[in-house]
Amino acid sequence: MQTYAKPKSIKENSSFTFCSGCDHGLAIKLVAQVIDELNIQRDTIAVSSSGCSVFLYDFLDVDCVEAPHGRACAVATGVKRAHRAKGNNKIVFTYQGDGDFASIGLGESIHSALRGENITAICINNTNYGMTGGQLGPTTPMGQITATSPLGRNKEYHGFPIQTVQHIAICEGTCFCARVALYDIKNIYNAKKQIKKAFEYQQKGLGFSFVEILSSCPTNWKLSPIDSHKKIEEELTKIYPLGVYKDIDHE
Ligand SMILES: Cc1ncc(C[n+]2csc(CCOP(=O)(O)OP(=O)(O)O)c2C)c(N)n1
Repeated sequence: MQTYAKPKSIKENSSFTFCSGCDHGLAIKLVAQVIDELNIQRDTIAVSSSGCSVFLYDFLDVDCVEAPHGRACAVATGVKRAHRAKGNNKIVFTYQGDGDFASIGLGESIHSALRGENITAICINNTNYGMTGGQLGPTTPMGQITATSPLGRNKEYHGFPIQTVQHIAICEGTCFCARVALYDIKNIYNAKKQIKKAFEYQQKGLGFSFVEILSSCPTNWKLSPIDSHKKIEEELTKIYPLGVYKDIDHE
């Protein structure tokens, strides 16, 4: 009996380009499983931008567009609307880092949510600018040491981190948003469930849907993969509580 099969929407023979213990591979696999289950592989367009998330195109076997840093939601808006104008109902989603979504791209992200743009955004929150060497990002917790905060984040110099999901939740055009993590099996299953819901809400045309995934960055955190997951479970989920923050179908 076959207990596991590679998702159809993952490319054949793609070699792993992420650091050891990085959660990107797992996040992309969950997205691929959702695409398979909804049978939308040929109707899905992914938009990723600068940062580690851009490597999505190495793995996911759907049409992909690379946006400039921070512009994924704006590019996805254009892609979705251009197809809709031609009568094509494409499923369009962004796959972005927290720096991309909530720092340089915050304007694009918030206004896409306020417009109720019928796209899905997935934000991989690894609490730093991973690709460029682990600098302080918008979600770096207080006290965390990064390449540009060697003494730890402090409020006098760096200010406070952003609560991305809560900000997106208060936008009237948001139909669904959730924060999930991948540090154990239960949470991995839940993450897939919320990603699927976000895609399904887009299929129903309900507005902007958003999932933030708390993800490990062992290289820049200078922790082992196991200790990175411990950090997420024991520290990050206290600062960034998991859960569904908005679901208009259940209000
Ligand atoms: C306009 C612009 N500014 C800066 C950069 C350099 N840059 C590339 S990736 C990146 C940070 C990415 O961080 P994040 O979005 O959190 O993604 P991660 O790499 O952590 O997954 C930066 C600053 C760029 N490519 N374009």
